[in-house]
Amino acid sequence: MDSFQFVFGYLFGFGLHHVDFNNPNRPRTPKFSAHFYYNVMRDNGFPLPEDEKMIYGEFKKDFIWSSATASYQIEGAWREDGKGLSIWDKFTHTPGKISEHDTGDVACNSYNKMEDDIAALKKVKVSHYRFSISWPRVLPDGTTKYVNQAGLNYYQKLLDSLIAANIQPQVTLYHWDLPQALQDVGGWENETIIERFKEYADFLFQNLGPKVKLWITFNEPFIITVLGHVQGAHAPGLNDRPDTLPYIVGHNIIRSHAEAWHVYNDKYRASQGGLVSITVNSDWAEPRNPYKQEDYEAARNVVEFYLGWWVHPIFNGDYSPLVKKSVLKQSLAGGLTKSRLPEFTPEEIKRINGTYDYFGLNHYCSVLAFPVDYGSFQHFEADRGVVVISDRTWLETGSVWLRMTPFGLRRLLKFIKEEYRNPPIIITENGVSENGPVDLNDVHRKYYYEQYINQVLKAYLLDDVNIIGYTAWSLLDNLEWGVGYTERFGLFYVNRTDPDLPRTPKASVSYYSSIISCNGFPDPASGPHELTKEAIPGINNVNFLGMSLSSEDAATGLNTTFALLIVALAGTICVAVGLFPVENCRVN
Ligand code: GBH
Repeated sequence: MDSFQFVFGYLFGFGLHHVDFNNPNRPRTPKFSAHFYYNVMRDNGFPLPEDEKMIYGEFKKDFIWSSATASYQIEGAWREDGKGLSIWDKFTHTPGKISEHDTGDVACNSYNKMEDDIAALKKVKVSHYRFSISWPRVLPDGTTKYVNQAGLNYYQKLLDSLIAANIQPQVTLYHWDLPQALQDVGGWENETIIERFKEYADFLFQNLGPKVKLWITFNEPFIITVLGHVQGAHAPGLNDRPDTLPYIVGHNIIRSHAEAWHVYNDKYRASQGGLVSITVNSDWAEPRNPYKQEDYEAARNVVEFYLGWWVHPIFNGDYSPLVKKSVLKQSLAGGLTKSRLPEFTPEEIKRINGTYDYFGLNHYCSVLAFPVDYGSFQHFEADRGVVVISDRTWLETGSVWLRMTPFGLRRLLKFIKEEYRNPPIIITENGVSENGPVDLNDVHRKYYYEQYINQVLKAYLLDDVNIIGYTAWSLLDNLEWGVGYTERFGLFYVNRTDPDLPRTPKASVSYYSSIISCNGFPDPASGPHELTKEAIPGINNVNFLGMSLSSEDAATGLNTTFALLIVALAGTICVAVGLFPVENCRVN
């Protein structure tokens, strides 16, 4: 308990219990650490929590196994064959916006290296490939008045090559590279964009639709809105109206999505028979302090702003009550008479509601949340009213914002099932990065995919979530937006010092490919299979610090070592994984 600390008197409390020295009764109150220590004693250490244990089993038949890229991140050829400029061309060419002055001028040169990309996909043995269309490559000024035939041919050829390789396309209409010409007239802020997006979608459905069964209208409206129009960290780099602009932009994105879905539904669905939806990104959030109700509410608000903002109008009708309440409350706190969140008309609510064919989810990590009262501050962040941090025992990766938290994916999937009436879900992105020296033995990525995909399997088998597909981000190391080429998410390494930009498989390629071949994690007891050849730290026995341990013990050792390590040094994941060489092992 807190006690007298010699020369420091009562200044510092070392206790598991707080002692109130102002109260003559000296009452003791257990701190969080007391509860924590109690659990350590009860468990006699740090056993692997139930929800981190792996299970055996397979996904449904015809499960979509995919890998993803996006046009600006891989294509290059920024001025070839009549392509128009996008807001990302302009943004990366603005000094100071991107790490190391990187641009997508060349990127992975996928515009000229289609065969290499197809070969990479074949090696992974994916059933699907998710890529996006560069709007200004096909419609240079954003309108259908002028079509750049060469750009359209590129995508035609890509679709033909994919289908010839027996890989089905998943096509994103908008992965952030808006034609600069449309930004010049206000971009997503100007509601005429709704008509432009509708025409663009119509044009793509008509020209590419016969070869495409899966469409995604928008990739991550949250990131477009908040990073592009609140923080200014992404193109178009706006941050001057963080109180109103995100809601105007968001309003137009939702309405644009709905119009594109209706065009497909009215004109193309009968003949083409595909699916059209939107992809939203969301972290999972846990309360920072599990003993505080406010922290649960903050965690809920995190997920609500990531998902509910977009998905509630589209899946349930109208803006989410929680988002409405948050923005209204903060608007009133700033002396406004009404909410800064625009309202949909009753006709719009009806028109938007139901414009989905599946739930597209991008997910990378979880966070811990707690509330913050911003007073009368008029800002998107104040509306959300939370701060997020990560737990320092969570494994680090090549990106500061991304900690390995596999448990969160299962919880998020279950949340989506319950909140949005059990829709079919496609995970349209999930993956991990590294930075620094190149090491093709990407043990951390194998571990990430193993743990996250196994949590998806639990969501399917144990929680009955209707999960129909999984997509690994990314096929290639590519332009990671604001941080340029410094953070590498690829299954394939792209050597940027070689002008040929060769793609080399990292170790995770054969691992992911084995999961695909096995359609999950079949029980080795039912006979040896491809995965049993691979290192699976969570299931098979592994070599941990020279000792042969059962997987659970090793994982416990791993967690404990990490907890200690991380306190001592802010080492990278690479340092840490070097400590536990995972060796291939065979069952039988
Ligand atoms: C997805 O965004 C994107 O769809 C994809 O294009 C991207 O490459 C991938 O994930 C990996 O990031 O540097 O601290 O300002 C996920 C959302 C957007 C989260 C960029 C991290 C940068 C945060 N990501 N963001 S920071």
